[in-house]
Amino acid sequence: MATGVQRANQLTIADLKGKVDPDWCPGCGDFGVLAAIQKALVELRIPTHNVITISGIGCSSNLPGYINTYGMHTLHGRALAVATGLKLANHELTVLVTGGDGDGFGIGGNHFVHCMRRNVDLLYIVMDNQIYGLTTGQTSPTSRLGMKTKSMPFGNIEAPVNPISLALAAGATFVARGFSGEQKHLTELIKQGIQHQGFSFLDVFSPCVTYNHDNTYQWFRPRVKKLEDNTTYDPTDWTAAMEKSLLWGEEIPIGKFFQRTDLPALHGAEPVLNDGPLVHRDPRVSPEVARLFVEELM
Ligand SMILES: Cc1ncc(C[n+]2csc(CCOP(=O)(O)OP(=O)(O)O)c2C)c(N)n1
Ligand code: SF4
Ligand SMILES: [Mg+2]
Repeated sequence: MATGVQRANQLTIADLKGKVDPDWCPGCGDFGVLAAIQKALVELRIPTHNVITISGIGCSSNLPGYINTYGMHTLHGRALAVATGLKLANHELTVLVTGGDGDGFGIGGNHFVHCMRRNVDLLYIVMDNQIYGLTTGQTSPTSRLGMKTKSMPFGNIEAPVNPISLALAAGATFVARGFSGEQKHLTELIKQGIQHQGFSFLDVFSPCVTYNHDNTYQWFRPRVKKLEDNTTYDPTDWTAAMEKSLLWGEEIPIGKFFQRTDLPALHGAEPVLNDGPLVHRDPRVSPEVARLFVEELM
């Protein structure tokens, strides 16, 4: 452990650089998210061997390849399911899940809801560009009404998901929104999300400069307003958070909408895990226990 602590104290951004460079388009918002995650891990001094980054499929979901932590690039929409199993197998690890709006709110929407109600202890960062980037520009669950895309050339006819309201309604215990054009603020939210014990959801406006010409950096900049700048805003007030989550237009709030710390995370509520992570246990079952188990099933 001494080595781990020593190494963490000396951790630099260079240590967190992955073996391959990102192949994102120049200017893609995901660069800012990757940089903020690396900065947050350095500032929290979490040794890289204690972190795993898990993703689904998409431009954003390629992120685990670009960061030097353990990593799993899983199936489209299934990152949270894999992450839940992983956290229950070894709840001492810091689990980061990264992906896109299509991956998380479309095909992975069911896992998103159930992971939140279970309060699985992980940080879920969605790089929300309101489009399917990897598959070259189709409508996503967060594309605005009327938005013209390759799959809806006459304009989107489906009402978008509101990820913040959905997360609040599903019981997430930490709910926040960032903007990849606000690095310092985003890094702070990532740090808080990692430190929170329970499910942390962070939706990040991460512009797709190639396929979304509506929701650009220039579009977001004058609209995003930090909740932290409002000294009367109370992030423990769920109703106030829900009200703020509905704002979309000239003012779009970013920052920590909500946090509660009175609920146990899933692994803390599971008595089987009281004796420590499953990975450190002897997996063998004695013949006597096996016999009793089989008898019970007969
Ligand atoms: C089961 C399955 N269905 C569809 C696809 C095709 N597919 C890959 S990525 C993607 C959408 C990606 O969009 P998003 O999650 O928003 O990520 P982005 O590329 O925008 O970062 C789709 C539909 C797939 N890989 N697997
Ligand atoms: S297509 Fe869009 S989301 Fe994908 S790398 Fe390029 S800018 Fe980023
Ligand atoms: Mg997307």
